[in-house]
Amino acid sequence: MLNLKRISLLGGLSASLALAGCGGGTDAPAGPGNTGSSAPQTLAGANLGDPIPGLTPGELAAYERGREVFSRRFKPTEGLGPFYNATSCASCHSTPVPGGGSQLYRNFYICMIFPLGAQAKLTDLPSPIVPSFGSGMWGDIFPAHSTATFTLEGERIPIPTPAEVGSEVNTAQRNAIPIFGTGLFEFVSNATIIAGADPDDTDADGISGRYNTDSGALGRFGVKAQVNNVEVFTRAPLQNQMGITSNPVLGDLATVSSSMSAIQGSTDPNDPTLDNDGVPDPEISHEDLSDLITFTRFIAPPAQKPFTPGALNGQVQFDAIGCTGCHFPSIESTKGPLDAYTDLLIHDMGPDLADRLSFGTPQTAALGPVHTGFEFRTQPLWGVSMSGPFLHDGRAETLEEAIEMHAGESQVARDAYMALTDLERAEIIEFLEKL
Ligand code: HEC
Ligand code: HEC
Ligand SMILES: [Ca+2]
Ligand SMILES: [Ca+2]
Ligand SMILES: [Ca+2]
Repeated sequence: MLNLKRISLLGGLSASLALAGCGGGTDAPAGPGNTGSSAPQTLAGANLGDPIPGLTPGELAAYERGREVFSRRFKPTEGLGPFYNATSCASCHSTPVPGGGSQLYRNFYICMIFPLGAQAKLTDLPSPIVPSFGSGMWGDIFPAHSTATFTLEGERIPIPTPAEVGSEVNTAQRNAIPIFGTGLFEFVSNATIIAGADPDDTDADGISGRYNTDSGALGRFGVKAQVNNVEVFTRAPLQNQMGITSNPVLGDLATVSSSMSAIQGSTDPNDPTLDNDGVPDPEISHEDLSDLITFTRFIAPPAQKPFTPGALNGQVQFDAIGCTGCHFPSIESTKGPLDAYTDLLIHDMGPDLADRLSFGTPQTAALGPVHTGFEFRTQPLWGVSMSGPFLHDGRAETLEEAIEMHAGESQVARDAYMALTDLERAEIIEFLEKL
């Protein structure tokens, strides 16, 4: 049996201390005319994949080294595995340059057994993420598969049936989301995020966004806002997607803007991750991990393209029909306003999009804690035209399809979109393509 210390991408780590290790950048000027469409001119790099402006020479050098680590393909002799989905971060985050998203063939599965409210990951997997490849240890978990060995060339690890588990099995796919600009969400305060929440929809507009938490610290990252900080969302995919173990760099000190009180019992962010593949842990050096975190933290948002007259009309419609009820055009950060088109809150998107996988402990509301199985973080729309296929599992091929699949709290806005003229709908798409 494996007995590993784990960090879970989806569970999160205990957290207690204030913002630290984020480059100390609390003083970037907002820049001229930051009115909701100009922050990318301020914070975007010159080219996609560049860092945000204003880094120190030391940070810039670390960023460049981190970009290399992000694209490094780990080998089994360097610690790849025992379970993995890909050999590098850039395997999934690659379109159109390292940091981007990926096509459907890179999708992976998340699996939880037992009903909502009692959900658990599969025994002896490092996380709810189902690895596509592994060393044959699956047999320890499900003896029926004990003879199978899983290799890059071989078959994928099977997801057990409800009969094998003796209970409910919920699975969903995930399609990689781009990380351009994402690290800047560390510079958004809890207060700013909380100010946008309306957990019980007291203003009766049909939208009840609430925040999620990661072991007591407010979540910002991941499709359910289930992770608080970039260090966790670097160490977690290292282990869960690639089987690369690490020691913490800052551990607790990486926690962003912590003021939430309840700390759930979960693995300590100060713990190393360990595995038993015969390669000494940690499998990534302190220097390489620090550089990788610097890359993930400081990769710049995409620059907006100049708005055409059609895009300007689309921008007006986007607001008029209520898309901005969740896709806030701009959110304040200590580095200036971010034109990310998200509120960083989670929303019930209806039964068809629901994955019935519950992560994090959300803001208390009439919607119960396990209702996160129906909720998703408002996906940022900066650079959205590059990030297809769309939605958390890539089920939408086009922007139009992604909008048509909005339901739940976004039903009203979606229906208003469908009621527009063909020209108005096209202008909304034209607008989205400029972001
Ligand atoms: C197998 C594909 C895959 C690999 C490999 C992978 N990722 Fe991801 N990444 C994803 C998916 C899918 C998501 C969204 C997952 C979720 O939240 O459930 C994601 C989300 C993220 C996010 C959060 C972005 C946001 O908007 O909140 C960060 C940061 C990130 N990945 C960094 C990394 C780093 C660093 C590595 C390498 C150590 C890595 N990823 C490797 C697929 C991958
Ligand atoms: C109730 C909140 C809410 C409203 C209102 C809303 N959205 Fe969204 N939007 C979301 C969430 C949550 C997601 C992510 C869903 C997922 O990943 O499955 C999303 C995803 C998207 C995506 C796909 C992004 C990607 O990269 O996959 C597009 C495009 C989009 N929304 C456009 C719109 C437009 C246009 C409107 C107005 C008609 C709108 N949204 C209204 C919450 C909302
Ligand atoms: Ca390993
Ligand atoms: Ca509301
Ligand atoms: Ca090892």
